[in-house]
Amino acid sequence: MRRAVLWTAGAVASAIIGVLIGWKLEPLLPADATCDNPVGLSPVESRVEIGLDLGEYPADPVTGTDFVAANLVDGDPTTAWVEARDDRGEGGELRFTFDADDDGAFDDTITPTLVCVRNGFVKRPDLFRANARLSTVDVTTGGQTHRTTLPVKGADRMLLMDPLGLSRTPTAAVTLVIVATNAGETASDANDLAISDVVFYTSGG
Ligand SMILES: [Ca+2]
Ligand SMILES: [Ca+2]
Ligand SMILES: [Ca+2]
Repeated sequence: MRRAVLWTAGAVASAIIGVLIGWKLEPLLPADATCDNPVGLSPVESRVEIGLDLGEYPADPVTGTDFVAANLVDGDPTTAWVEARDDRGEGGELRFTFDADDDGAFDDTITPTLVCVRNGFVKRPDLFRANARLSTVDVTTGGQTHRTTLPVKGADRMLLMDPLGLSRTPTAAVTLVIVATNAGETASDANDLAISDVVFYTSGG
């Protein structure tokens, strides 16, 4: 009897520890949190460095508008990163690393609970329609990869953010691999993949 009680207590303790570890490794998403209403979540405030093998489309010589990767993490819907390949960047990679302690080294671990993308060039409806958008993307965090196919949206809904599936584990990098894209509608820009923002949220705060 005593042994059974001890075993039960041990099982209960194991279950509690398991839940705690599970919570630690894979924090639950607040039930109501979405990209457009991230209630209960905090945006990652760290400075972000972006490594990419897709290039940056040259700045417009007339307007001076640039298309650098930093536009992905400036929180400004009117700025976008545009790749510089002849195709639409399929197979290319965006790798985000974080300087949470602000010591200048982008080597800190974050635990993302929600990663949201503002897909396409959302500055204006004509630019949104003209340029290519993400279709399918693989997100790797903590060595685990999740694939997301984004909804196809009209320009009337272009400002809404889309969540990317991910493993909510502590990670030193969030890597996006572009698996598939949708072409734009204007011949001159149809092969230029544009992403306006990527936003990282954590449940800490
Ligand atoms: Ca932006
Ligand atoms: Ca650091
Ligand atoms: Ca291109």
